[in-house]
Amino acid sequence: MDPQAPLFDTDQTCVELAEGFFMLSAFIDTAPLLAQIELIATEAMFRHMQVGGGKHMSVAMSNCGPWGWTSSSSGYQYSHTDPLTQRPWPSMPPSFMALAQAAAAAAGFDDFEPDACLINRYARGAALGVHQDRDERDLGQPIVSVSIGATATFQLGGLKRSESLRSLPLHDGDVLVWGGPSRLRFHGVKALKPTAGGPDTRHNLTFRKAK
Ligand code: MD3
Ligand code: FE
Repeated sequence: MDPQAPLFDTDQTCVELAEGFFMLSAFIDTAPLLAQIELIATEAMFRHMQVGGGKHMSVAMSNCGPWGWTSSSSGYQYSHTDPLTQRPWPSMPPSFMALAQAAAAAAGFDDFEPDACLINRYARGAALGVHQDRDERDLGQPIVSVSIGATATFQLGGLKRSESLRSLPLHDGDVLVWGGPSRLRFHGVKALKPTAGGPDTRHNLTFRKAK
């Protein structure tokens, strides 16, 4: 890649698809992000966290940053340490922080200071059930998500679980910002179906202000 090329494609448009929900298509070259994820996973391995009823999520997760999201038989929480190692989560790479802040700023959130980055890994068939993200202290802060690798079908709901879901493909390099009333929308990801010749795995970063 051209070393003089800008880090982010700042010319490209930030589209508001619903109140507080912004899409920045093909915002970032994901190859360097994937290299960072691989490094993080050497310290804090991907694992299938336990959810209610002794089940495990099909999505594998890790974290970086001061706080990491965890799920166990006793519920969801943010913790400073990886329960597998008792060590602090790997630090958030400066390039991750810069990306999250640039995306938030493009959507009009100027002072986003994420202190948690949840890293999801989807293999073929992995899915994320429809949920709300409400474990963070200040729901006035947005969430920034970054899609890497295989295309997934995202499901966007409303503020009530009963509302119908809209499908939206998420492509490699797409960055989404969720603020305002969209911060509490229900959402999920359908079972991953990698396409022939494309990447067989998807990663997703979600930057959050947890505390
Ligand atoms: C809408 N991740 O980690 S990213 C999650 O692709 C999560 O791995 C999905 O849902 C994934 O919690 C979806 C898009 C996304 C992320 C956070 C949101 C949409 C959101 C928070 C509020 C509303
Ligand atoms: Fe979510």
